[in-house]
Amino acid sequence: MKQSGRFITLEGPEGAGKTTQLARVQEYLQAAGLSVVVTREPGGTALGESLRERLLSPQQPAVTADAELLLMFAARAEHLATVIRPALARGDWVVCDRFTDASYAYQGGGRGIAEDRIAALEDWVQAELRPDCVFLLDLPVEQGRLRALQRGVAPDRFEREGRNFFERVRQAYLQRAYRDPQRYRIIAADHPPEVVGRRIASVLFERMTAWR
Ligand code: Z5A
Repeated sequence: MKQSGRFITLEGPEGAGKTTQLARVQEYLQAAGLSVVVTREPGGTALGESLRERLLSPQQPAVTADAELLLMFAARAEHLATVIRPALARGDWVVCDRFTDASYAYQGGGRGIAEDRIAALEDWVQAELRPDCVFLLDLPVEQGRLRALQRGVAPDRFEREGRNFFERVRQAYLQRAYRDPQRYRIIAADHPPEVVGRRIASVLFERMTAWR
């Protein structure tokens, strides 16, 4: 019998290496014979990608923190209905570059929106669905910013925020991970990509064994 699909997310501050590790997670799961859907937030659908452009582009006028949060959840509602839930229902594994933990970290920690407001949207949009495993790639803020700079692309709207904003984002992520150590795995991201990848693979092996 086919094992049921699982929902795995990668989170962390800018430059933590999520995109780099996403490809490795995909390879690891496919090598185990699993059908994998890789996606991202904001994004993953036509609506999500256009909201991503709207929210990240420094050329677009700024929006209020509440509007930003609501647009993240509008994109998420579409993403869940048309990509994530159908994939899980087929028994596929979904690996997503950021999800609701990013709303708690950026709109909650970074912009200061109360956690219970975010939780109300989470309950509404997701009902009972939560990621089965969240990899939090953690590294000091300055290191992440340096990596993002070294990519040589113009900083997006979030990347233009100051150091204090990113310290709050990092702390919000860590607080969430400390509260639920079974579902969240903090991975020290200030190591070479191969080392980070091996640590993630070892957690995946352990989780996949437990889920069998
Ligand atoms: N956002 C939000 O506010 N609320 C929400 O609900 C959601 C999102 C879902 C877009 O995310 C923004 O949306 C995000 C939060 C907000 N803004 N920020 N900041 P994104 O994921 O597209 O943006 P990002 O975090 O800035 O992505 P990133 O900078 O590309 O980071 P990354 O994916 O974690 O890293 P990477 O692309 O794999 O690597 C970055 C560079 O570092 C690259 O040159 C790599 O070669 C290098 N790298 C990667 N790993 C290593 C290691 N281990 N050592 C050395 N160098 C490395």
